[in-house]
Amino acid sequence: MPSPTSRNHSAPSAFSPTGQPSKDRPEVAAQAGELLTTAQGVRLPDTDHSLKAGERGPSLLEDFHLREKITHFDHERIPERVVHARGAAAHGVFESYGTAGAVTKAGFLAGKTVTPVFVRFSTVLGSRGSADTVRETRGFAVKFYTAEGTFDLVGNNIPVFFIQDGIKFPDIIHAAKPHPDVEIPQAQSAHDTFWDFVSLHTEATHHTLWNMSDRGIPRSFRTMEGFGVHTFRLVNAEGDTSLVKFHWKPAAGVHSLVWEEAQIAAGVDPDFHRRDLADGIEAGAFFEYELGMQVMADDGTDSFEGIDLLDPTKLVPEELAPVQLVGKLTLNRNPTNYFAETEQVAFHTGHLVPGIEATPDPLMQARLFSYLDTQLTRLGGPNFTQLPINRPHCPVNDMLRDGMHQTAVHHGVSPYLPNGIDNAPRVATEDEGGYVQTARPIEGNVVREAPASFDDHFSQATLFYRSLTPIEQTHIVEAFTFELGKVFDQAIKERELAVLANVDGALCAQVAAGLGLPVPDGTPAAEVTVSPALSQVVEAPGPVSGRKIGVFADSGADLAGIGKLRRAVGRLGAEVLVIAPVGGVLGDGPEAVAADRTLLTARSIEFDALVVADGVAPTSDIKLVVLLQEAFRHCKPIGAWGSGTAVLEGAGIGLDGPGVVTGITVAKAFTDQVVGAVGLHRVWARADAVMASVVPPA
Ligand code: HDE
Repeated sequence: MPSPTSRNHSAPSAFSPTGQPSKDRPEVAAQAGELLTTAQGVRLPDTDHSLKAGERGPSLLEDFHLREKITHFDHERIPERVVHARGAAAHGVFESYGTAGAVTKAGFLAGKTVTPVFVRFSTVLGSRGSADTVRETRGFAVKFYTAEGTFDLVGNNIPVFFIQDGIKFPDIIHAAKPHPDVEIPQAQSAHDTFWDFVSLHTEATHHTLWNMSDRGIPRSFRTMEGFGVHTFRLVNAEGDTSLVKFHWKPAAGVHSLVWEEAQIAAGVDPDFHRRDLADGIEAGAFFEYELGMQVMADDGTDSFEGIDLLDPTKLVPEELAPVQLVGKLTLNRNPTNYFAETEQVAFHTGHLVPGIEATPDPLMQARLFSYLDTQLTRLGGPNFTQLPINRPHCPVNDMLRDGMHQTAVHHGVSPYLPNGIDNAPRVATEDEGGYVQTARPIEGNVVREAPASFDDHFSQATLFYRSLTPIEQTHIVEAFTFELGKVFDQAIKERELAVLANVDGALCAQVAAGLGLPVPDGTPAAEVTVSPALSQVVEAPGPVSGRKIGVFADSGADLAGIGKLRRAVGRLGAEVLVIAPVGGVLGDGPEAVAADRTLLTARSIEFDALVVADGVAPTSDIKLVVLLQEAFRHCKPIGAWGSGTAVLEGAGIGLDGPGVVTGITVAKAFTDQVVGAVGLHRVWARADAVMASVVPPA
């Protein structure tokens, strides 16, 4: 075994941060032995009765088991994250394509390597127990356990941010969190203080538009893009630097919920996204993304095509700087223990590896301070790096000592450098993998100011809005009208309308009409070059992996047909869930199917499409009508084969409309059509007819 002082960058996770040997999966070994014991290992004969003076008590102070069990329970919680408290995570691997070596020397990107990762998705505002499907920004934080140290890419599902300078982070978060007097509303932006802030603080406009767009209500973590937001400086083996923006491109495409669906899900299944992640991985429908980079010249201007790369409220359109794919992320293992892993994982924007450097983006600079600082409170001291989920998977010899919750027993008497006594580590040269920041000149006066380029708060909001399709624009109008409709203070609504007037006249006019307020004047950018890559509406069917197709059936239904459909979509990674009037098994023999849901436990939000099987008995159960109607109204594909079509008609769904798939049997043509419709995600052609719109007719 190598000594703790040796540096072997290719070693797997044989070392803890303290140089002590560790196991690959230490979490599994947390408890040992077959018998229940106290924390001191004393075997226990009874854990159901406290020690009492007589069977009717009182309990005795000498009951060390009772006191230990209750005391430990009393301290089971740690402070939830001040932001991003609600999260779900998974383990996985990142496989680099070996194509990034021209821009970075980071080994996990430059070569063809496989790196273990842990990824935590989150919402920003809600508490730990809040609903998943609220309108919000999503966190997309990736911990790469590379052979050269841990790299954290702590990003979001939106490529821009509310503020340009980190000093304003407490302000935006205080404004967006529940009102401090009665702590309402939970995980929502539809309230006065949020809109008060963003209407006064117009650099938030671009991010706010993304929040009000479909991006604010993703269908699944698997259908979300991710963004590093800031510009990073990458350095290659020759020392050449580039400016880079990171992107995660989901293999399943970019898709969202519709607003009513998101609201229903928040009540019916607050764990909607978390469940989808865990179930998908459990079923082998792994979550996949490709890592991409937009590479821009590091020519000293920190800008590209007139876009200030240090302004985190700006994106770089993909049409100007294509996203070059450099590797693939696969999430393939659920956590073993939520607390030990998902709750205790500690991300930090300062966890960088040689080849990847920070830039002076003033938002990034504040983050470089904040993430380390926040872990001290959240995880109770400076040794959080020793927790299994936070341990680097490479040798660590940090000379850090003592502190709360120190788990290592360090050897030697001289934890300092230079050192002539112990076999102490020596500093690494750059050739040995030492992290050396690229030398770059910095000069200027000490000021509290922002560059003039940071003054443009609207042009990219206009770019985003005008790059979307009409249905996506309608959703933005509806979201603004809904959220501002929840605001009490008239002045705030008027001020936000004045903001929108500088984004797009038609957008502003429609929201104003919905609010019943006059349309203010504004000066939106006259012409922007749109970026079609910002739209998420697809014209050709995409993959259906992880999607759920509900099939309504009863004991008289064509069970063989259900089996065929299940096999056909199963081959593509999608799942059939049978919805029956009551629970139990339908039919018998080889074709028997178990009811996965009943009309009482099924709600349309769970399914990407609904299909009615041939042979079901006529029913007047209103729950079935509501189920079908709701999915129909949310523009989901609807289908039926054989006599199942009569059930659709009974629910008021015409068979000739867009996105209604019918067949006589479950033949290939039928399953192909169902899969194709699910691959298109929604039947937007139906939207005008069925979606309750807050947008008054033009
Ligand atoms: Fe964070 N952010 N943030 N943030 N952030 C935290 O760190 C902070 C920002 C993001 O799953 C905290 O460990 C400041 C941008 C994610 O554990 C805290 C500023 C982006 C997560 C913190 C920002 C993010 C966090 C809370 C402005 C997208 C969840 C707990 C300067 C690029 C990570 C913690 C996880 C978490 C501070 C802005 C993403 C308090 C001061 C921009 C995904 O340190």
